[in-house]
Amino acid sequence: MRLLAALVLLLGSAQDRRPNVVVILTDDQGWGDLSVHGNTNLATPAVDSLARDGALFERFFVQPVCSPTRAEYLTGRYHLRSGVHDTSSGGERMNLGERTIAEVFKSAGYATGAFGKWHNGAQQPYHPNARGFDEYYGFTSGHWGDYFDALLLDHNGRTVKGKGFLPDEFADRAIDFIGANKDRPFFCYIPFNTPHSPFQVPDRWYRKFADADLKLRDRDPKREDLAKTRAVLAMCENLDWNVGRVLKRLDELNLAKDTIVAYFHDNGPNGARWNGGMKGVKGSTDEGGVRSPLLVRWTGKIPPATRVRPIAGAIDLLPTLADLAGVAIPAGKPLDGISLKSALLGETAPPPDRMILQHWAGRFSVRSQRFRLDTAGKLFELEADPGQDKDVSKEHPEEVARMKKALDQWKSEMPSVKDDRPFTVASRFTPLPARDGIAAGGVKRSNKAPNCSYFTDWTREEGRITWDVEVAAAGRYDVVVYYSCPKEDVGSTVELSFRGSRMEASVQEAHDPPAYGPERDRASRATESVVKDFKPWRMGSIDLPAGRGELTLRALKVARGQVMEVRQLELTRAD
Ligand SMILES: [Ca+2]
Repeated sequence: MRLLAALVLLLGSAQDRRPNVVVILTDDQGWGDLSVHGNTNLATPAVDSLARDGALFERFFVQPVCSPTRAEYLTGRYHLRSGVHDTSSGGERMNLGERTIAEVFKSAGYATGAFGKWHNGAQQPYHPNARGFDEYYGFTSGHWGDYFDALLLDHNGRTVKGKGFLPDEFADRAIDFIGANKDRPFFCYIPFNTPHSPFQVPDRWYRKFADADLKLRDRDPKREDLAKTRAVLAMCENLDWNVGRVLKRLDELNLAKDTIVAYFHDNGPNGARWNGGMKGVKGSTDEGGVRSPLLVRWTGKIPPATRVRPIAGAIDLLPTLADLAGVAIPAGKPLDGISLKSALLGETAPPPDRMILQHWAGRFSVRSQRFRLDTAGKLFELEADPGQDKDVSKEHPEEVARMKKALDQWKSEMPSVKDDRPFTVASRFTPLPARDGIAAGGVKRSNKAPNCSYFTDWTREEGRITWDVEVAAAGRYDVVVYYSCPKEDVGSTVELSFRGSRMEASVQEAHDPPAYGPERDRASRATESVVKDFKPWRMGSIDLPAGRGELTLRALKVARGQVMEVRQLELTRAD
């Protein structure tokens, strides 16, 4: 009896060590941008190895753009439920009260870290450190203007400058985190920022593609920008190298058997290029805009070369990874996703009868195991018709009715997207980037897309910049502005005010760095602003009362041509 008890205890303790989890996400890489999916234009041996040594999901779906997919992965729930309805202006934030995958694993004793593009909120308590990640390094915005020695990165809520090529740095940070936590279970999320534009990649990766003859092309080759495709493929090979470095580190630490590695993309390809003949790119609710790889390796547990046939989506990652790891999900809002553990462990059962929904910008589509109902109500059978060329709705009216009903039900459950959430000043340090501000009186954004933009053309006294904020705790706050101002324009007086409290200061020191970014692009950038090495200027301090209001920066006197350019305002509790 005693022997048996000891044996049970021994087995129990061996099982007590929960597996580590590494989740790798890439940005704007299409399903077709991997050699494991048949693309011979490039080689992605490290990513491919996950499919060889583990499982490949045959039909895995995400949303058409970044923030919605990330929110679904993080919460296991459809993005609209968590308040995510946009990729900027605060609409990228998950409501407080959502439970994240990091919180699930943290509650089971895991060390948690995220290294890369967050894109679900910049200020506490929306910041990754407040959503379950002990450690965070990266940028919280949807895109960045330059990937070399990147400016204004966020390390655990502090503003820092990066070093080297950004995806390499994210991998380095993740590798350090894995090493530092090798003796306890860890949950490591690596949301790489590429191949999202700007199309920047070191020569080492670009050389192979500079003049490459690309055999596989978009389904409509005329609309493909080959310079862009070449840059993207080089960026994908760099990503693969970084994935390989993470896997190598796990091997070196002898952790491969103790670590679940999952790999997926956040939306379809950011442009027309080979994607298995599917219709739709990033932003589209068609198959090509939302199909992503999902590769999951757990050496010794998931049989090599497992193929998962049931459809699945980003909403399934939280329940699946928690189930695999044996981690209980704390009580919270109901999940939309399901656990696919049994399919991963090689059990073949008929696929569950379920539908997965896609939504972006007023367009919807519904996917069942066999069909996709598109936003116009046409029905396509994807395996026979990957390009969605033949509408089969007439042949399957009952299927159309079933899918429309599911869509109507889904729509009726989704909260309204009317968003009245202020930006929050809720911690010792709060960054308020130009992205989250509103300009008036002639002040302009450096680019239409707010993400990494700054405010410029502030030439008149009517000019003002406001942030709709809610201050959680009254107190005195130090104010820093990342600014530029040429020598001939210094001398303006500015005022910062909030709910009756104010301070003023004058721009004394010239700082006029050059704009850069596009000269490093391998193909024309999309909507990313140029960047400048803005300088932090300590304007002074201000007493902020608690509550909601407009934090307003305006000029009391414009000395000469312009007041200054503004990239970010930062508030730090002084008391
Ligand atoms: Ca994306």
